Amino acid sequence: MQDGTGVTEPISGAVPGARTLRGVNQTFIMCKPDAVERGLVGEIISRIERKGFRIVRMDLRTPDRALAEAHYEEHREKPFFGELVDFLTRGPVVAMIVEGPDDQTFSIMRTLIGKTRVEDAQPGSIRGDFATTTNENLVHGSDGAESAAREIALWFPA
Ligand code: RTP
Ligand code: MG
Repeated sequence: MQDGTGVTEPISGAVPGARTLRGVNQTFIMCKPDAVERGLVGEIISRIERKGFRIVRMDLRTPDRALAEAHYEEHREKPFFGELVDFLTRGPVVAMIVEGPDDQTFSIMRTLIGKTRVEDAQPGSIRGDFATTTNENLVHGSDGAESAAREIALWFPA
């Protein structure tokens, strides 16, 4: 419950481990190495803020292979896994915890980011406006509450 200090209470029944607060969801967002290399971090953060989301943690760092592999664990068996890990570890990324409204945080953020395949990413989305390949598509966003909890714990261990 809001008490005027901005402090909120956890919702009972939330996904175990999720830092889900009443009326607020936290998601893990990352500007990938291509975004840092191309000087698009400001543009991406600006879009997130203008949408009305709030950045609550931010860190510029170069992930090692163990972190990148753990982050993309679900893709371990895919043919593009090695290339994906090479890409993520080639330079600094900007890792963030971002807060948005209740249930819609993940879907709104994924719309803001744009579709995975470059040919599907709509103009107006970050990928649609700035990416020309599927492999180097500038931004990562958690695809739901469970992945957000896992990724936040991985990148920002308490
Ligand atoms: P991300 O996890 O980075 O936010 O991207 P996403 O959810 O939109 O897409 P996901 O399916 O999780 O795939 C992770 C990243 O792998 C690359 N990818 N390549 N060659 C391919 O068919 C293929 N499919 C996916 C993309 O760079 C994607 O962002
Ligand atoms: Mg994904």
